[in-house]
Amino acid sequence: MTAQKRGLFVVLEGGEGVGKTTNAAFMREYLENKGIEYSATREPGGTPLAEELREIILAPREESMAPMAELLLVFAARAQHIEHKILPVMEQGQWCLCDRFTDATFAYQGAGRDLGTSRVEALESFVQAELRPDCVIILDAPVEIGHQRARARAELDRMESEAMTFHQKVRDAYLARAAQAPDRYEVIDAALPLVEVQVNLAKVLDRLIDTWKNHE
Ligand code: T5A
Repeated sequence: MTAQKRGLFVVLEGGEGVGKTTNAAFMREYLENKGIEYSATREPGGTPLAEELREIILAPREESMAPMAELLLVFAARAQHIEHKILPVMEQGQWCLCDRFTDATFAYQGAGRDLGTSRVEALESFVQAELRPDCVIILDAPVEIGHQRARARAELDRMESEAMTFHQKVRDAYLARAAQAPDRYEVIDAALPLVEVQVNLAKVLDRLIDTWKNHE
């Protein structure tokens, strides 16, 4: 009996309001049309318990959350998500399409909250072992554009309400990580009109599908 080919782990990232939700829907439809089986999920969240942790992480509250508490809650949710969703999905041969993963932790907690890279790296190794995304697609736009879009759409959550300097650090961290490993990251200009963003996304997905299909 031949072993089941493992599905790809594809992560969509970017700062606030860059269009992840909109483009995640596009990606799901694109994969469906190409006959690729996938499961879509998100972080923080993705399982009932991890979604409860998401509520705690994002809800505005009077007591400020210590950055270290935020970091550990994010990884607690991730540990649950990996074991109960991400790994089972890929082991069944489906792609796992995840709205945010550990690059968000490097960007928001490591850079935005100034906790630094080494703490996030230590937890990444501890919680994820060898698990890393096969491809991280970063939707990138100036922070003012993302903020305007997020504002126009809904009430801002605890992260979205942070100052522009915080969001600039987040954006810079994403771009720095992409520059360090260009074979695993795709940066897409999300300030372009949506139709152009989606043409570029489709090119990335076509390339991933080809590589995956041709890989034994
Ligand atoms: N977090 C997460 C951490 O701090 N650490 C971690 O480790 C992890 C995993 C999660 C929050 O948690 C934090 C980061 C986040 O703050 P989220 O829901 O994933 O929250 O992230 P948000 O950035 O808040 O997602 P949003 O849903 O608010 O924004 P999206 O999905 O990026 O934007 P979207 O698609 O809703 O688009 C916003 C508006 O812009 C329009 C859309 O139609 C929509 O109205 N739009 C465009 N308009 C013009 N041109 C385009 N190209 C457009 N693209 C979208």
